[in-house]
Amino acid sequence: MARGLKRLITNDLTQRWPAPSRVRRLFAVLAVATAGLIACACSETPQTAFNPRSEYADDGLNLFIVVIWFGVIIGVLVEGVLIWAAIQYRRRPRDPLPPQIHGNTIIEILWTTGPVIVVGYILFITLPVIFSTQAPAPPSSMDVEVIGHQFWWEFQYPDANVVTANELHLPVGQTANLILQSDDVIHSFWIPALGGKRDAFPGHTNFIWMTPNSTGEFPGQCYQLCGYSHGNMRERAIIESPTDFQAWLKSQQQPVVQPTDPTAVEGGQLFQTRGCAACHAINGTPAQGKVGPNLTHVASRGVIAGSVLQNTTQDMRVWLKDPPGVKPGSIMPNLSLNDHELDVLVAYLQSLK
Ligand code: HEC
Ligand SMILES: [Cu+2]
Repeated sequence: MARGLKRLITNDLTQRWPAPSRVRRLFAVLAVATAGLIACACSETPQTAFNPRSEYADDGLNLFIVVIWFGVIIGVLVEGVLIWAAIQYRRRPRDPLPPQIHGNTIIEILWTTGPVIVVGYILFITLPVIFSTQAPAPPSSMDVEVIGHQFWWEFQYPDANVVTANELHLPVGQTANLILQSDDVIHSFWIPALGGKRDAFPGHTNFIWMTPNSTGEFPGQCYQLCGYSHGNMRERAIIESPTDFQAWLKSQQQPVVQPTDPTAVEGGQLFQTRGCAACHAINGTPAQGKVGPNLTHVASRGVIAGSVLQNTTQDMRVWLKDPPGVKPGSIMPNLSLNDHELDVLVAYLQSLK
């Protein structure tokens, strides 16, 4: 190999290429590396656009596959001809200078019109998808207000008067019109299984709509660099049967649970006096803060803190103890809660079903 390089650098074309055994070794290394790369693609990757669950996601994937196949065919053709020409017409020792030519009209016409036809075809199939996915949502769709915050997503169901965070519940088979806004900087909403990405701006309303076609939980994440914990700004879509969705909406409309367990009662009092109420709302209590997620039914969520923690006793405690330790740059500060305060607050929050 080194000899081959030296030969290239010094342009000493009289030396021979490396012995065939070295070439074979190089190919073996390349083959192992390729196999390794392919094997990497076998692990479980739920956050993928290759598992479309809405007509929007189907359209995107179909376009992608057409473009990829064009790329593969053209890539193999061009590289194949290139490698073949390089080997077939390589300079051999003491070869005379080959005939010197300039330009070839037929070839130039071919390699100009070929790409124009391919790109024209891609444009032809892409434009209708751009127009259909940018069009306003059909009037029968269900509105959900999606608000980006550093570093979590808020979901409001205006018709049902429900507010939640991190988990977007949608009924299967019903078109959802997501009305996107931001409370601070630019974020971008993206759940690959449901469709493309779309930015959420402060002071400007965007929308994205799709009809989920199967039930399940599908992860996503903010796709616009929005601050220190941008990478910790995740979300998930929970697609349910219409009955399950209605039941969920109903449970979210219930008035807040009044705890009876003395530990939770103490936690409820502490919540109002320990600064939490300045940033969080719990409907039906004096807490009406709007900086952080609405906690009225926080115990009914599977994940917290922008979906980076599970909603378990342990994770909740980890979060309350040191939010910026979990999410650098978190707007919720470290409130230096002591062990007892942590115990009673966790007990209270876990009672808020
Ligand atoms: C300065 C405002 C502020 C204060 C004070 C505050 N929080 Fe928060 N809280 C937030 C923000 C913002 C988030 C979202 C953080 C994120 O995910 O990046 C949050 C997240 C949470 C969450 C996770 C909720 C979810 O659904 O993701 C809980 C639980 C919580 N806070 C409880 C408390 C408690 C209990 C207190 C009082 C001890 C408190 N917070 C004080 C701003 C605040
Ligand atoms: Cu963001």
